Amino acid sequence: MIDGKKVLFSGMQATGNLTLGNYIGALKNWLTLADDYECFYSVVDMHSITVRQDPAELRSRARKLLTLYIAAGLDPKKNCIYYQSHVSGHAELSWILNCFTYMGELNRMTQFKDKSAKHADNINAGLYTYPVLMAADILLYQTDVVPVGKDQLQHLEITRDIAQRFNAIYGDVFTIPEPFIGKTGAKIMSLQDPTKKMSKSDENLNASIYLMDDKDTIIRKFKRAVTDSEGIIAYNDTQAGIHNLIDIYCACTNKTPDEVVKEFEGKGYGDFKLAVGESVADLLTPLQNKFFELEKDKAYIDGIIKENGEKANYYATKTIRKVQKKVGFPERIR
Ligand code: ATP
Ligand code: LTN
Repeated sequence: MIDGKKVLFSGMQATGNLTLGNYIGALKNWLTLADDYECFYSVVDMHSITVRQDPAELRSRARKLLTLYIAAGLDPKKNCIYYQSHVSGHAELSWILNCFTYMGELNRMTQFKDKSAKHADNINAGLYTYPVLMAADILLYQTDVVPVGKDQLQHLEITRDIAQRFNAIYGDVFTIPEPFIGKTGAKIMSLQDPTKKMSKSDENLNASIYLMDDKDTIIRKFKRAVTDSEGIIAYNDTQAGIHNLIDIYCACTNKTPDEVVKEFEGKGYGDFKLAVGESVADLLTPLQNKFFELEKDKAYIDGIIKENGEKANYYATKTIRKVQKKVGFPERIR
């Protein structure tokens, strides 16, 4: 609790251009929850270097991501929007938690298996202990709730296990966090292969809608989206492509799948795809305009980075000192 409010923490990696999946699965929920919690939204740049990055590009992407959080509607005066690498507590706590995490647990992580298959030439220890750094992110702020997409549930589970293990030894040190998964759009699928999740690292540019895509590009990508030959707009598991388009449309218009099926009764896929494309463009255009405006105001963004970095450090240090004391590190002499 901070000032009587429960704490929310979430983050995204600055590894690529954000997709509609990131927006619907995560950012959109951040916006709806922001008023009810004391929120920390981090650009998790330390997680990004688990795969090789070009330094200049990482720096520029991290700044863009931070700006995008604000452009999407998160008020940086109320929400602590900051860079993970500016708060040393993340690394400090991560080390301690590494000593309370079993290799057997890390071996089971599906993201590690996927990423090591993808980057077979660089299966580094950071990629392996990625979930421990993520646990540190969350536990550092005594977080109550973590809004994420479904793919992150396994990481939330291990975070809870580590926290419970630590608390069982040292008493009530960490708040046990709960995941928050949105009702619709918890997993937005690729437009080219609706059995695969939409991902920023997909090489096929037509598979993902990027938050910075212009309207024509968005409409074109939806026109090309892979569907089926049923010819009926219905919400079921056998029509994965249409199911995904309905999820996207619902998330953009706040309609329910039933309402959407009724709205498009008797209509063809072409009409439906156009409507989905337009609803996405309507959602993204204001965000893009705000982003371009904010990007120009260097001093404003710099101010946010400094102020919020200090705020995050203040709360992080509180937890770090407590944890260091619990595990038996010598007291600092003042
Ligand atoms: P990468 O493809 O590079 O692994 P990613 O697109 O999965 O990246 P992350 O930075 O790992 O993106 O995820 C940021 C947030 O977006 C997480 O909360 C994640 O659960 C959510 N998310 C990512 N992809 C989707 C998706 N297709 N549908 C719903 N939520 C998603
Ligand atoms: N692993 C997450 C990003 C992430 C995160 C976090 C999300 C790092 N630390 C803490 C929520 C809370 C991902 O989205 N791939």
